[in-house]
Amino acid sequence: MPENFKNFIAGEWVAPTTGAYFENRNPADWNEVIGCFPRSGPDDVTRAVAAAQRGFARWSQAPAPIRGDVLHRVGDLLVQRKDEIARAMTREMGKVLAETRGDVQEGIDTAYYAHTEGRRLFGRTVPSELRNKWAMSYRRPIGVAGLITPFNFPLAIPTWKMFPALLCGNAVIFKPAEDVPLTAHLLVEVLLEAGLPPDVVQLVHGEGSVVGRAIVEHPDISVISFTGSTETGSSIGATCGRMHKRLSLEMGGKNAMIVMDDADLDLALEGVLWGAFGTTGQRCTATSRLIVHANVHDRFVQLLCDRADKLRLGPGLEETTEVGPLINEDARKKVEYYVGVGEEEGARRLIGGARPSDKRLERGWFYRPTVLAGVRPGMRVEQEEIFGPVLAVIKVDSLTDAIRVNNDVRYGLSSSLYTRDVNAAFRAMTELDNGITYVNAPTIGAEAHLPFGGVKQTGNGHREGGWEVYDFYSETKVVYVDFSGRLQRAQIDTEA
Ligand code: UN1
Repeated sequence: MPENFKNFIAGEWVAPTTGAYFENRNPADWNEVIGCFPRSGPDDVTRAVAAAQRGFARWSQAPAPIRGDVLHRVGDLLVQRKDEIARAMTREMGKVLAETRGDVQEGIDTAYYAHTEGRRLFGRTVPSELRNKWAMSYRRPIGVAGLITPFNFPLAIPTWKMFPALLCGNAVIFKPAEDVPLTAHLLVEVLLEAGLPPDVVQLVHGEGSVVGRAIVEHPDISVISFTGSTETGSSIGATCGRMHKRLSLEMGGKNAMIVMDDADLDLALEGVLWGAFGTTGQRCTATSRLIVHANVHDRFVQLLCDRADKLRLGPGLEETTEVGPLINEDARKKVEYYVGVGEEEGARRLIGGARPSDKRLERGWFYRPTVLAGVRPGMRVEQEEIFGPVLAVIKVDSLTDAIRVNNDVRYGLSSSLYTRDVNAAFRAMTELDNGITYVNAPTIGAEAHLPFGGVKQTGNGHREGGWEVYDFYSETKVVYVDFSGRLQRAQIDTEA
C-alpha cells in the first residue's frame, strides 16, 4: 500500500478534513505510485490561515538578520539532502537527475541570497524639505502570503516565492502542483528542521480549483504569488483585483532563439538543443521558436535535426538519459494536438511527431523531440505555448525581421540572439521585447540572484528572484520625525 502523506497545518502533520487523497505517479512509469497526498478542501485552508496568522504575529517581530539565519540553515540542509531530494523529484516529475540537482541548487542559491538580504532590506533616509526634520522609509512585513506553484521546478520555484516572503517576515501557505507533492513535503521538512517556527509555514495539498481557489479568495491572505498558465493567472488576477490583494503572476512564454548568419553555429546548436529539449521543453523559458537567418537556415536545421533525433529518451533516474517524459497524459495530449495543428497549418515535420517505439518506455508519458520547419509568423504553433519538446523553425532575411517575429507574440519572457556582431547584439538587447535577453546563450538558465520575469501577458509587472522580489513581499513605511519643536507645514513653510 502506498503511503498516505499529510498536510502541515498549525504545527502538525495532519490528514485532510475531506478524508480524500490523490495518487502521485512516476511519469516515466505510471504503474509506480509514489504516494497518496491529501485532496484537501476549503476547511483545511481556513485552519491553515488561522495558524499562519498566529505564526505571522511572532515571526514578523523577529529581527530580519535572525530570520536570515534560519534561511542560511535551510540552505545548509538543502546542500546535505541535495541528492536525496533530486532523486525524489525525478521520480515524481520526470526530468533527468542533472536537472533536478540543478533545481535543488537553485533553491540553495535562493536560500543563501535570502540570508544576505536579512542584513540589508534597505530603506532610505532622504532630506526633508523642512529644517530639523528627518524623512525615511523602511520595509515592513505584510501578513500571510499564499503561494501557488507549478510542476516544472518543484523545488526552485517554491523557494523563489517562499524564502523572500519569509525573510521579509511574512507567514506562508504553500499549495504545490498536484504532480509534485513529494518535493513540497521534503521542502517543508527542511524548513522545520532548520528551526522555522512551525506556524509560519503551512502546506496544503490539493487541486487548484479547490485549494488554490480557497487561498486566492480567503480575505485574510493579503499576498498571492502564482506561477502557471496565463488563463488561470487572469482569473486569479480578477479576484485579487476585486479583493485588493497584492499579486505576482508568472505565466506563459513563447521564447525564441535567433541565429544570425555570422553566428558560431556549433555554439548555437548546443544552445538550441539545451533550450528546446532540456526539461522536455517544459520550462516557461524553453526555446519554442527558432528564428534562423536564410543564409544559414538549411545547414543549421540539418545539424539540429541530426542531433535532436539522437537524443536519448528514458527515465530521468538513468544517468545516460538526456530527455525524460512529459509530466502527464494531458501534457502529452496537448503536444500531440499542437503537432497536428502545425501540420494542418502547413508546417513540415522534420523529426519526431510521435511517441518513441521503444517498448521499455511504453508506460511513460514520453514524446520524441520534434522539429517543425517552414513555420510562418502567425501560425498557432508559432504563437501559442505548447510546453513540450516541439520547436517551430521560422526563416528570416534580416535582424529587423527576426526582432519583429520575436516580438509579435502575446508573451514576453526570454529571448536569445546568436551573433558575433557587437552592434547587432546591442541592438537586439534594446529592441527584443522580453523580460530577459541572452546573447550567445539559450533562452533558459536564469540565475537566482537576478530579477526573473517577463513582459506583456507573461506577467503582471513583478519580478521573482534577485533584489526586486523583496519589494513585492514587504510594505514600504515612511516615517517623518520633526525635531524643530514647532509646527512646520510641508509645501507652505519652506525657506532657504
Ligand atoms: C521556469 O521555466 O518556470 O531560467 C523557470 C531557467 C530556470 C528557471 C525556469 N532557472 O530556465
